[in-house]
Amino acid sequence: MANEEMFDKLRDSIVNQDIAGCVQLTQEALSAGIPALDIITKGLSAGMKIVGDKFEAAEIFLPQIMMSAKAMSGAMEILTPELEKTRKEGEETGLAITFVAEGDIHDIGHRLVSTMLGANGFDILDLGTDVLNETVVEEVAKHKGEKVILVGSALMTTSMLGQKDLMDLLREENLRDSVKCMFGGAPVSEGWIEEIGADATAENAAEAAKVALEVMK
Ligand code: HCB
Repeated sequence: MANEEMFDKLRDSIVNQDIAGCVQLTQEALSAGIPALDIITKGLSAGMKIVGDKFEAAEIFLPQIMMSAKAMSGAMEILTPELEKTRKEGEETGLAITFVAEGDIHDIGHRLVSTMLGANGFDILDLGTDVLNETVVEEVAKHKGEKVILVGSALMTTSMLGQKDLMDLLREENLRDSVKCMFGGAPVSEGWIEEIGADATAENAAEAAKVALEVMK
């Protein structure tokens, strides 16, 4: 099967909530030598984008998204170890504190970004989903003096607003200069990053790793 055809099938397995099929196709794609990152970006994530659009247009509802997410998570269980294999050891990249904003449980992109940062030499402190800003600030304080980057995700316009509060809290606690701050997720834009005084954003997990390495130089 040509790669393009495989990507279409992977995409469709997400859109059609075909959990078993998605896992099987992912395995087939890996066996065919397609890189894990391509399987994610050109196949699975493309499917998730369609699912989001269909949800917005009220063509599908929450139970269907949950099944699509389950299919993607199943595929990620196979792909994550592959991504981790590329880990570059021995580089002084620093600590990445990764988390999803308060009120937000969307964790697929967050886990992917955390994996890619780990594969690029960062030590990862994953605080998980629905994380209070106070918890993030506590962790930054604990690691003051080290090379640290905050990597926050928000998938909803509502939870994204908490990123501004986090930046304010870091300034109030005199911790802003102790960390680099990168935020991402669908609603996050360059304009927003500038408005809240953060350092960077990235479109996807591969770019997040590149950007993080760049801002930590
Ligand atoms: Co959910 N949901 N959802 N959802 N959901 C979205 C996010 C909407 C955009 C769908 C829509 O309306 N079009 C929408 C938010 C609208 C808005 O605020 N503007 C929405 C909504 C409204 C909701 C609920 C409120 C629905 C409800 O209950 N009525 C509810 C919220 C629950 C909550 O968080 N409190 C909800 C629930 C769910 C689930 C549980 C069914 C499921 C999540 C399962 C899970 O994560 N374990 C879900 C899903 C899957 C989605 C969509 C369809 C896909 C998200 C996804 O996983 N994408 C999403 C639609 C969309 O985003 N287009 C929809 C795939 C990953 C790989 O991409 O964008 O997450 P990503 O991450 C990328 C990228 O952003 C970047 O790199 C990642 C990897 O390439 N990145 C960073 C991410 N973080 C970064 C950090 C950095 O520093 C740098 C880059």
